[in-house]
Amino acid sequence: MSNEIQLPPVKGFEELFKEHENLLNTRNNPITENNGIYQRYEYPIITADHVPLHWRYDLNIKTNPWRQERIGVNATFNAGAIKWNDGYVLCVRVEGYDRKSFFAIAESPNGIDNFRFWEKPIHMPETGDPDTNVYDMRLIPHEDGWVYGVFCTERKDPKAPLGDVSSAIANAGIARTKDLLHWERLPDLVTPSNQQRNVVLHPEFVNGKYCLYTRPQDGFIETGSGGGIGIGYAESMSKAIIKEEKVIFNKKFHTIYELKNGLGPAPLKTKEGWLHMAHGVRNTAAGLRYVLYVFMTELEDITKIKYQPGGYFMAPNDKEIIGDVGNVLFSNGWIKDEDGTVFIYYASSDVRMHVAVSSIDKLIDYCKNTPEDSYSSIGSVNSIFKLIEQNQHYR
Ligand code: M1P
Repeated sequence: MSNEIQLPPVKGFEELFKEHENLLNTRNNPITENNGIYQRYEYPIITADHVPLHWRYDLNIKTNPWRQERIGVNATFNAGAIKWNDGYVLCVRVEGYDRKSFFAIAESPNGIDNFRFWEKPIHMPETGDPDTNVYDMRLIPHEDGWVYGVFCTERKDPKAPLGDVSSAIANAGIARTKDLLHWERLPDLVTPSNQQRNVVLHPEFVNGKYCLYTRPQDGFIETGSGGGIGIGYAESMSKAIIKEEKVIFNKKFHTIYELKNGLGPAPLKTKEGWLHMAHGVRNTAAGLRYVLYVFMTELEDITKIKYQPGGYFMAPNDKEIIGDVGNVLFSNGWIKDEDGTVFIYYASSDVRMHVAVSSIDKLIDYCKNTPEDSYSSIGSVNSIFKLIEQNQHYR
């Protein structure tokens, strides 16, 4: 008697291309719930499976008779965003099976679905100090005429004791482009802090200077005595040096940003102030929890918080909560259309990209009318009492 096991056949390239094309063409519909603030969509917009097959497979049947994937992609997440020649363009953090991240542009005609990667990933030039890993690019069209990519560059800590192969130094890498294809790498940002992540360039000059939002931190994971969203000014981006950082949004006890926070995309200019999105991190028995929150700063004084709605704006739902680093929402890209529609691009659990759609009016209403965090339980109850009082004639 033969105990031969019947294995499913290996898929042919024709079938793989067909399945891939079907995935790219999948229509993304809004989910049934709409909270009046933003609209989530049914499917993630970009996953590892969206990455072109010719980046992953040797398509020559003679050299790859078993149709093995030669270069695996683990995740596609934390994308910068920009409207580019009428297309909705994301600069995606693509992470390979080898844990290295790199940047690649994906474009959609409507911002919601049909995202397709451009022909090749970005070949980012290096400085004299080579990057080990690069990730989380913010794409910022600046009023100086360049599009800047500000991202995190990570290198092994040269001062790590022998045997410590994990300690790293994170800093802000800077590059600029006019076509999103060719990039000029500029020197990394210099600040008074040990480490930097989540650095964002303000899109306009402030008193003739470049303004950068920073996130000073002592160590690679823990921000230590650092943390908070800071602001600093640089005379030039060709050699960006910030001499002084002023923290404008601090971490705070018993909030969603108790452990750390970091600015997301570059702020959007509105009639009522600059609209910001950030992530807040707190610790739990199950590990860190990353949620998104929004706030506004004054138009005339960008260091001054104008509206600061309490609590989170968006937290991982039951599908988003699972991934390589669970319980994480992270956003470093959004696009404002001319009609005021805002496409919020966010990643869940360090694995996949999603979109949520809102508008400038809805976001301003949310910022103005959501009660601030009162920093105590009795304060939260007082906010509910106030709402009940206001509602007494409407029930
Ligand atoms: O794993 C969650 C996120 O952790 C880091 O963010 P932060 O510096 O605020 O802690 C980043 O590595 C980010 O890429 C990642 O999504």
